[in-house]
Amino acid sequence: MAEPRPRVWLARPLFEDITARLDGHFDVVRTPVEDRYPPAAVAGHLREIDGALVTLSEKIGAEEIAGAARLRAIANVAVGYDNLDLPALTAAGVLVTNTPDVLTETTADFGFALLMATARRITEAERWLREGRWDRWSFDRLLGADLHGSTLGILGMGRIGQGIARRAGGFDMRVLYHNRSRLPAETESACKARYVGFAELLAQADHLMLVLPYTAQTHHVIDAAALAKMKPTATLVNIARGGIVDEPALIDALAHGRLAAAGLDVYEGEPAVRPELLALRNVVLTPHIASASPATRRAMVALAVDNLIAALGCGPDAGRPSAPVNAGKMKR
Ligand code: 8YV
Repeated sequence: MAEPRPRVWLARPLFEDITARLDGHFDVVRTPVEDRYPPAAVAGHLREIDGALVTLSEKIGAEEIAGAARLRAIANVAVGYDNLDLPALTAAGVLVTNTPDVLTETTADFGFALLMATARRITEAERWLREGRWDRWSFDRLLGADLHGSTLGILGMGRIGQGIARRAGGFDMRVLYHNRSRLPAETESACKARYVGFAELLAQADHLMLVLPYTAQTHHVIDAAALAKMKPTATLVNIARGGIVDEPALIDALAHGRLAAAGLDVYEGEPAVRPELLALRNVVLTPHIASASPATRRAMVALAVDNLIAALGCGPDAGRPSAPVNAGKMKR
């Protein structure tokens, strides 16, 4: 008798023409409509499953995999994987993969767009115009911060941070960065970026871009103390994860003129956004769309599909997914 095919769970509807490739190897449990899952529902979906293709909305840890004896692989459709409890999954022998590289340029483009919108007050100006308040032209209305000639601070200098730095060169910005580890000299010179300590980055930046992964160590690295070190004229842009910023501290700084403006694509409790943020004039708020171009979202799904096929021992790269996160750390 033929071996039963592995079963995989597709946590949301994602580009049917790409995910159809899974059917060549697996019995696929599809999700016809987009949904938000409470932990018990995720646990239920993972129960009789060998692998899963999930997004950042699906939080998976010890509780969710307690009854998932067959689970061997999770392909996250994102470069960040803070939705997954890596130690718990690694201990349970679940191989986790992510989608690096394919989203770097699109995300860096968006970071720059959010920086420009924030510094030059574009959405605030548009709101003001739409409200019918433009009765005469004024010389000093809606003045914003220049990008050219200013100092851009980049916190987290991975692939996306480097993409932002390359773009900043075209705007004649001086680029400083801080990272867990300093980059090789040739990468620094290709990005025209100078390494500085965290405190210096905060103090020197006219614009500060957050592009670092969210971990226990980076939780609230931008807190009241860090914000107090920044220039009151500075802008802050977060395209990484909401939990990196202490939101009440940020709101306080923005409301009291200790920080000029913020551009946020990510939030601590997303999709919930604090009402205090919504009420502020000097913030640009977008709903976690930094990687949202059709080509990039398709490339992310395609990579996640390839990862899942390989992680479950099928296809040309059987056993060798191209983007493993915890390979080699497995306890069983
Ligand atoms: C995705 C992201 O849109 O890749 C990431 O880490 O934050 C975004 O590119 C999102 O995570 C999709 O799951």
